[in-house]
Amino acid sequence: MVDDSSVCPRCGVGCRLAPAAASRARGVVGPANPEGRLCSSGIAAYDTDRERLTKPIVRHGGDQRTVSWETAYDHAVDRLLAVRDDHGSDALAFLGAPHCTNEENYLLQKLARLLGTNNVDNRARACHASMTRALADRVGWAATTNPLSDLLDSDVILVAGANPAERQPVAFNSFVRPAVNAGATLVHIDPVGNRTTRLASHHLAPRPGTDALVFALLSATILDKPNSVDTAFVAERTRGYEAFADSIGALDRREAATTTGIDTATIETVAERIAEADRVAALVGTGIEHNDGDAANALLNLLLATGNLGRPGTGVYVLRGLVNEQGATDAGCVPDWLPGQQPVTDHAARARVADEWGVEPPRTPGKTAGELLESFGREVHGAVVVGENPAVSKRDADWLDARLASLETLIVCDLVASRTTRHADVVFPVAAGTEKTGTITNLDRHVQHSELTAEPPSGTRSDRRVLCELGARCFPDETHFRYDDTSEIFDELTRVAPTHTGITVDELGVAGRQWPFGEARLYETAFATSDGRAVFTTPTAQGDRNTDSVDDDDGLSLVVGGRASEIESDPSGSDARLRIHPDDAAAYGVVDAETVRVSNRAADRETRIEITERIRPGTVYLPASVADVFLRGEESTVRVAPVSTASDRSG
Ligand SMILES: Nc1nc2c(c(=O)[nH]1)N[C@H]1C(S)=C(S)[C@@H](COP(=O)(O)OP(=O)(O)OC[C@H]3O[C@@H](n4cnc5c(=O)[nH]c(N)nc54)[C@H](O)[C@@H]3O)O[C@H]1N2
Ligand SMILES: Nc1nc2c(c(=O)[nH]1)N[C@H]1C(S)=C(S)[C@@H](COP(=O)(O)OP(=O)(O)OC[C@H]3O[C@@H](n4cnc5c(=O)[nH]c(N)nc54)[C@H](O)[C@@H]3O)O[C@H]1N2
Ligand code: SF4
Ligand SMILES: [Mo]
Repeated sequence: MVDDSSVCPRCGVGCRLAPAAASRARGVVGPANPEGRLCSSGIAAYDTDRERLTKPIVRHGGDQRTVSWETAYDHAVDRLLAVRDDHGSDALAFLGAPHCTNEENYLLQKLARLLGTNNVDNRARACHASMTRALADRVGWAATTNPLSDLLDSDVILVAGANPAERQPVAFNSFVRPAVNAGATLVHIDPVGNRTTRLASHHLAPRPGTDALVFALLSATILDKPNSVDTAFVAERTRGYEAFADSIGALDRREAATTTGIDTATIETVAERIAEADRVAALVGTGIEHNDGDAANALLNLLLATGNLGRPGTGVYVLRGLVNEQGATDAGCVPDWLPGQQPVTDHAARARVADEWGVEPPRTPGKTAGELLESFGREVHGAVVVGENPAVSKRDADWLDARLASLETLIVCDLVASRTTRHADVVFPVAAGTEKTGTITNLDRHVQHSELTAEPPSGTRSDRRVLCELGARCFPDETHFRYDDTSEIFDELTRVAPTHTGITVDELGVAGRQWPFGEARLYETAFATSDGRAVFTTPTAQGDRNTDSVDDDDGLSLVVGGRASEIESDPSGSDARLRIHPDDAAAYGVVDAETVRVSNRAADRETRIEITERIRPGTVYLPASVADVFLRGEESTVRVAPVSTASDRSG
């Protein structure tokens, strides 16, 4: 036992907490909450407002019935092996587990790969895929580069496509706010102003989807200025600068500025501030995850040109959402990566795993979560889902129900009944984050030990135990899933994953430790690429989502934010309002309207509006829970109209 606190299960910041009176939590000092703070969500971490599952469930015909654990295990294993025997290993899919520990994620991908498939993925892909892939490809690891505490040394902090003041509040208040109070410049890049904007000295409100051009314009301005490019850093630590500089030289700046909708003077001011600053850091969220990573790549180019990686106060922070998204990725719940972010196609990486398992993992990359859902009922016939709710996602809910229903076998581990468990053939009722021990990796790569601080409801078991029981039954003659202790699983992870080499659970201590262990600061002397250099990219096109529609009157660009999990999203809540600029409201004749009709080719809905100057003209904002239906087609614009009296509903 390390201490008597858990890692907060509510978000990827990874604050430490312990139970206090009246089923509330109190903060315990940790690497992400050094003053022991918690946000309101963390304080409620022990609240169990939804009814917990306490008995395993098996489907017989159309009915789901409670059964004994033994029956549920046997049934699940029979069904999984039947799918594999009938259709082959790649007819199985494994989804999870960003709500679970590193050990549990390790077990899940081990089960998948020993059963012969790389079809294992986690939900993190939906939220931060392009930024993390850009980092992996160009500097080395799919992860935040620096510790959160480094932000205290930043001179400029760029926040793009994120609202950390509300989404990662303790990280924001512990590290960003003090830096700004001490004089750092906060630049918020978001088409809509939000609570984060309030602390910013500059708000760049680009047309949605045009962030790559914003970063290119900032780079262009900096490349023009004498002594603004960090030529020593570029020469010694990077490659590909010339081609990048050429592409920036060829940028049609006037057109780019028009496309982004940001005035040149503002770009100049911010570029100047970045150029003169010694240390610039960037925090990125879900709002720049568009256009196949153009924005992520353009941002990295800007930071590389100005030498803002590998030192305190610099770098990229991926504002990960779910508690162990980072750990799910690191532990290998990724279709083309083994544990430690090692490519499945790499012979040496497979050999390292084979040394440990006695079996080589399959060499062909598996399908991503999205591809797997597409394949349900076609090439994929059985799925194991651990702590995810794929029925709730950005996709059409009816389509997802049909996909889940088309499976021969669906096995789910969850705390509560959900839209996904409804389709399950076997449901295992499991313990929640604070009800089990294990390690969790937060959004700045701190691996922390999380202690059991709440009694699991009687009848539940941990995901770890369920996965070990399933594994032991799938491989009755092997020792693959026989562990005496959770720390043995962590030890195995440290032997297989180069990111985790050289650490034991005990050494994590109360403060946690950042992987890779033993390195003072990531990328301080070399990048984790083949030649140790960071790589510039050349933008392929100026193509941004909205470039085509700048001049036509196709409607208003839809900006989406407020991504929340099923538990918290409340489409009827006050946050569900459509935000619109006064000029647009006037143009569309909805000035005084309480409720308006929002439509495009994909959907037609009524919603209340909020007229606000904090949104850029030409765009409207909706939270994801409401916006999803409008984004199912190819369009990213909507039209707004007054609700006609005929269709008007009261309330
Ligand atoms: N409509 C719409 N929905 C969205 C979004 C959106 O844009 N639009 N955004 C989304 C975003 S950003 C994300 S990350 C996803 C998250 O979506 P999901 O990954 O599906 O995450 P949650 O809904 O938070 O939780 C999934 C399930 O995990 C269970 N769970 C919690 N802890 C544990 C545990 O320790 N073990 C097990 N086995 N289960 C556990 C919960 O009870 C829940 O049923 O939601 C998305 N939801
Ligand atoms: N309280 C609470 N906190 C949470 C969660 C929760 O459910 N509740 N969920 C967690 C999860 S899973 C996640 S993924 C994170 C999400 O954390 P964030 O990514 O910070 O989530 P959002 O609030 O959706 O912020 C996205 C921002 O992107 C902006 N945006 C939209 N389009 C564009 C664009 O084209 N360019 C730019 N520059 N910006 C754009 C939106 O206006 C919005 O302000 O939050 C985590 N934190
Ligand atoms: S910021 Fe995240 S980890 Fe910290 S208390 Fe709030 S919800 Fe929990
Ligand atoms: Mo997320």
